[in-house]
Amino acid sequence: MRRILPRSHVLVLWLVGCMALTLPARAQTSADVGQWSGVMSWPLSATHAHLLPTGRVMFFGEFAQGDTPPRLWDPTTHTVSSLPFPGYNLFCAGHSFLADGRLLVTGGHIESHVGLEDASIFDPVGSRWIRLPDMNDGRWYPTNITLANGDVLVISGETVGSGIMNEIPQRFLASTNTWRTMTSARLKLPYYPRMFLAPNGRLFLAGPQRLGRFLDTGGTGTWLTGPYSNYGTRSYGPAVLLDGKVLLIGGGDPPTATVEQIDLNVATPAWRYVAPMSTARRQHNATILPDGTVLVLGGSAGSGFDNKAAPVLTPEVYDPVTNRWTRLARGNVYRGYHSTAVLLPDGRVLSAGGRNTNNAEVFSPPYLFKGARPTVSSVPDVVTPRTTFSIATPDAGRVTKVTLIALNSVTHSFDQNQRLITLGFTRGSGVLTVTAPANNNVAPPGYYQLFLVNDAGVPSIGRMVRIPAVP
Ligand SMILES: [Cu+2]
Repeated sequence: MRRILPRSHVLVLWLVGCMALTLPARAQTSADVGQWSGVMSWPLSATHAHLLPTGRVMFFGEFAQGDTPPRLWDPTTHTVSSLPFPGYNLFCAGHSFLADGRLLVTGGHIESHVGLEDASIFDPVGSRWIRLPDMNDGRWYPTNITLANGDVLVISGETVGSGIMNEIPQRFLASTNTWRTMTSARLKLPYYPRMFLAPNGRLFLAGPQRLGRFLDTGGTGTWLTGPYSNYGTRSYGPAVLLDGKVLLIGGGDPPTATVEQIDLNVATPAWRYVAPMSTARRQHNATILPDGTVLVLGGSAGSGFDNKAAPVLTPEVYDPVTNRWTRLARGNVYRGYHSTAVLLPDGRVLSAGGRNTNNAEVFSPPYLFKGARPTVSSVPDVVTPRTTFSIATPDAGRVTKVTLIALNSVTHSFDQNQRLITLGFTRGSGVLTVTAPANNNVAPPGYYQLFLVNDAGVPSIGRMVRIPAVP
């Protein structure tokens, strides 16, 4: 018998039907938006964080915490241990890795705006500090940039007070453990300049100010003018280097959602806007992922220095191929000023620290929920520029990407060491034949994580490879 529904029931069914059409087809899963771990209590705020060639994360803290031993976190056991103390406060130092995987740490903290002249190397294998000759003057918030021959340029940082900068860069000569003062490259720059070794061998100043510049590091240094970025000053906005293209992401006060890119591979580079983030941010972190996308974590959408009243808890990821941002699973803790993010060898991302924030979490991006990883059976320990090399993998037929990511060394929304290099390759049976980076301007000497990525976007475990300096 056919039942006739009363008119009111028909209306209800119609309304339910309309609602069903406007709802998503299914609930979002971890394969869509990723997943957060619980919050780990840590002994200090990871204001400075580094992925060591051992696969462990070294971190040190803010203000008085910087006067205590740095710590080491093991991402497989999730345990924290103490490292040796170098004898002075490391807060607000600069840092990047040397060609042999040791970490060069420059400057440090006497009090706010007053920097130390000290410099040291941390050896992660011997777990010890090596003290270097002092620099020319104090540096509080300097940037380190590793150069093509394995030397490191250190630039900027306050000396004795607010706005009183160390205007003279210095080159750390790795072969003699001495400093060359770059007397002809004197320039007043803001805190933690966003600087990169460009494919043309010069250093490129990408921000936070609009006026870009190139620095020729030969002799005692020569500045050359460069292109202006479009937006304006991007204080506390990160910048990342992706295959010779710099991405400038948010920053400023009030913060902006805008993002700009410049291609340093071309003869006349120029900044252009790409797709903006879904929300404005400053004090956030940007971390390159194995698949060549960029994960943005944390920051504040509000005006002011470190506005906790407007936390951005939703990460988002940028795909430079499609020029699209995707919002991911909402986090739990505000991570603004003094927070850090580090790509772990297993493809997860450590998100840690913040002002008075003595804890950390781990974000698992969506690619970790999309099936089995490609397996790397063997990879050379050393990848020499301008050569080809073989990677043995039973999953060769499904590999769509081979990437190198330089080890993270991050503080104050800027990673002074990370960069992405996408490698060309051909597939064989159980083997990939891969083209190494063209030279040390593309790939400064040091340790990198090598990843295979399959056709589902799933990365292998990162394998540490060393790129030597080739004259
Ligand atoms: Cu600070």
